[in-house]
Amino acid sequence: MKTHPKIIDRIIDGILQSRTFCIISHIRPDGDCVGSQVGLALALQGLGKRVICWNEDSIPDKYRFLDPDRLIQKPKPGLEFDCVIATDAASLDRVGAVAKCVANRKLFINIDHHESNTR
Ligand SMILES: [Mn+2]
Repeated sequence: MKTHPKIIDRIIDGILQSRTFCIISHIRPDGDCVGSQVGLALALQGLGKRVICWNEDSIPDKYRFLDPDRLIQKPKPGLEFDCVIATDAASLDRVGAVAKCVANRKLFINIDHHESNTR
């Protein structure tokens, strides 16, 4: 896979150059959705970034332990971000109402493992 290092380098550059982040994922959150949002949020906070996580739907009780500090919140309109990162969402439709709340952003990064990803 020759293109992979180039993409990861672009993601790293984009992250380093951004200060404010919103991490979004798919509606009806499951384990890989919650885990990828919280894990990435903690890593970015460790770099001194300002990070919020949004999901349209509440985290199911069985996955609550993955987000003990309740980093994942309901979306709010009217905010802007240097960088929005979608995790575990194969298309923009999958993030539901969150999509219109993150329209005001400089950079959008899509990190996902679904073969059906629409990019
Ligand atoms: Mn998922």
